[in-house]
Amino acid sequence: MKATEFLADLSRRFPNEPEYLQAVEEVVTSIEEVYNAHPEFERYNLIERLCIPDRIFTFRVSWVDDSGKVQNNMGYRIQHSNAIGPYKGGIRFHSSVNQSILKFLAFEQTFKNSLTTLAMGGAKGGSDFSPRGKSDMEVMRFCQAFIAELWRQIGPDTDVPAGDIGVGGREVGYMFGMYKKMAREFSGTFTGKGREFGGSLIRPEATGYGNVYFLLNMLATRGLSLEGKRVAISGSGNVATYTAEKLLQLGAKVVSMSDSNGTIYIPDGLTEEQLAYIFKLKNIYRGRIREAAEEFGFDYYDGERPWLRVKCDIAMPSATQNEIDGDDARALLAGGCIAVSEGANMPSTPEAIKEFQKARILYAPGKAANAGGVSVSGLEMAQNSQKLSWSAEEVDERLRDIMKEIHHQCELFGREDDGYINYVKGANVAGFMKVARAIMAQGIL
Ligand code: NDP
Ligand code: 2IT
Repeated sequence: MKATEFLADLSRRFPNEPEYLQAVEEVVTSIEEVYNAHPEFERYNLIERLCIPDRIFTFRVSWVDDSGKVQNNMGYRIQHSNAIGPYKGGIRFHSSVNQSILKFLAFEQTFKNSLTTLAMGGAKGGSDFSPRGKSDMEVMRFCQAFIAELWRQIGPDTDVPAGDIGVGGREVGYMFGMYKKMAREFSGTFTGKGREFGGSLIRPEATGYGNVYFLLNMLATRGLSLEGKRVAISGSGNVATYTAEKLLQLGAKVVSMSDSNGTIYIPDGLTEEQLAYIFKLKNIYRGRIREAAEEFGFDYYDGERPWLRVKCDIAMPSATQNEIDGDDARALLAGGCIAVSEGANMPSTPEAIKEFQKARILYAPGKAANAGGVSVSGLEMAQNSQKLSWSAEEVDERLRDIMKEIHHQCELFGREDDGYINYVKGANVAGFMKVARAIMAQGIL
């Protein structure tokens, strides 16, 4: 395989899918060498079978808003690969959702899930419906209409959705309820469920906690600790808030959080009480981060992301894709940033990644650093199959072990001649080899 030729061909076939092409390019260029070391891969055209999703469901979702008006949104589920386990991946509800974004997320999920050591394939779904500003009943009606269409394609051993942007415990609960009714079964078909009906302890915390555990492993390779480090976080949703919680527990300073309207800057670091306020503000009152600035007198940068102005030792982007561009990366490096650990999926542009790697700082891509969320989803599936639930301590312990193992795999496959760990290469090669062997073993499907 020549990566450049394959990518040119893919761009010709999917010209309107920039995020998908971006994600594929990153993986394909970093696995080219190992791919070519296995001539059997090329003989069976493995690369196309790995990069093009197994199937895509696209549908209209019609629902009635509180004023009685009929609304129509698009719904999608991308089943990318079930080579190593049932399709598995989150559902995103956000006005920006389109096929390209979900294809990139399903592709990334396949490699991420392979790294977790658990048996999960890759998938992603969602809608251009935005829960922001909607009443609970509107959200419920939308979720029911979405599942009235999707339920046939999912199941505990077929495809297991979970949350992502705009989809948290409330949305998963409504979708699970509708699935249960349509399918006439009570099963583990969703993860991230309420703990009363099969949800795992620590699943809400898992992505943020897991990212901090991964960061600790990275820092340890340079003999560094978290104590007193200034950490800039973007976002103020599920991943961002639990990242902040674990950082505070471990003695780091959280100097920023954000939402799609702006950034708060807290040079001395957030207190636990202030974080509890933000958690309530975002999850219960569904307010804006600006309100935290008003409440506590923080600096507020309207319409800005954290990276250009906030000084930090460590950056943990936890909002959305392509939120750190080349200029942001250069500003972070100039401000003394020594590590970037991605809570979001693909938050750094290719130019930003190049800057981080050129500067030889610790840089972990989302598919490694944020894999804790889907890992605990995998543990939720295991508990549901056993009809048992494990203690928070047990799940947290397993999460730490999994993040350590993912770090180990990145080190094994990503260490370069000068000793630098290229976590992008390590994660891609390790994730790829497992899926590739499984695809080869199962024949042409
Ligand atoms: P939430 O919906 O809980 O929070 C998302 C946060 O990011 C909000 O603060 C939101 O601001 C902000 N945000 C979303 N889109 C944009 C945008 N286009 N521009 C600026 N800010 C934006 O989602 P999660 O915390 O679950 O997800 C955050 C990231 O983490 C995503 O990339 C997701 O794919 C990834 N991820 C999530 C996992 C999970 O388990 N939930 C697992 C692994 C990765 P606002 O409130 O203004 O919309
Ligand atoms: O991007 C992700 O890994 C998630 N949104 C979590 C997926 C899951 O199935 O828990």
